[in-house]
Amino acid sequence: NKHHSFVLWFTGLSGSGKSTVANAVAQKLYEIGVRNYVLDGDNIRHGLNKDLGFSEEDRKENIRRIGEVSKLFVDGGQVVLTAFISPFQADRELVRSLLNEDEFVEVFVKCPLEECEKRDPKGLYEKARQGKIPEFTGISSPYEEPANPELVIETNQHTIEECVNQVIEYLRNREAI
Ligand code: GGZ
Repeated sequence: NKHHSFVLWFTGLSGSGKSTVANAVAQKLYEIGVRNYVLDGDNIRHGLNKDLGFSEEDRKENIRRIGEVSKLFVDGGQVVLTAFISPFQADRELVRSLLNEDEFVEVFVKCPLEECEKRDPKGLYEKARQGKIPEFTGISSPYEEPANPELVIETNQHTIEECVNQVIEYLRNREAI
């Protein structure tokens, strides 16, 4: 399969479904012969970025480094999927500016805060409400919605499978895959 290398940049609140959708898209891409790699908190925040926390400065540096790593993947001919909150528009724009226009696909994983808080898979929202986690996105730290994302997927309106298909469909229409 001939295809471009590009970054699929998922952004959204904690619990919005970024990792779930990214990993499911990755699986589907793999099945159709598109080699890819998923960057997420597990392989980045526990390794390369373990010196960083969740202050505005640290999040900015987190995203900058992830952007640079993503660029290396693209230079190496790979498709990379990233699943980070990436709450600041300016930081996402910086990553976009590192890449060519057709190499950055911003996917807004849209889900109301109330729904993310209801899901609370790791109990983090509850802790944040109790004041036990400072600067928690959506509670005590801002999330800036993307102004012009390539794609918006609404995880409280569609199943994961439908969301995955929307992403694949978009990539096919763009002839990225
Ligand atoms: C937001 C936090 C925080 C704070 C820990 N704010 O649901 P999760 O657990 O698995 O995903 C969240 C993850 C966010 O890390 P990112 O690297 O994606 O954030 S950013 O892009 O803003 O740099 C959450 C956990 O880390 N977590 N403390 N204060 N999320």
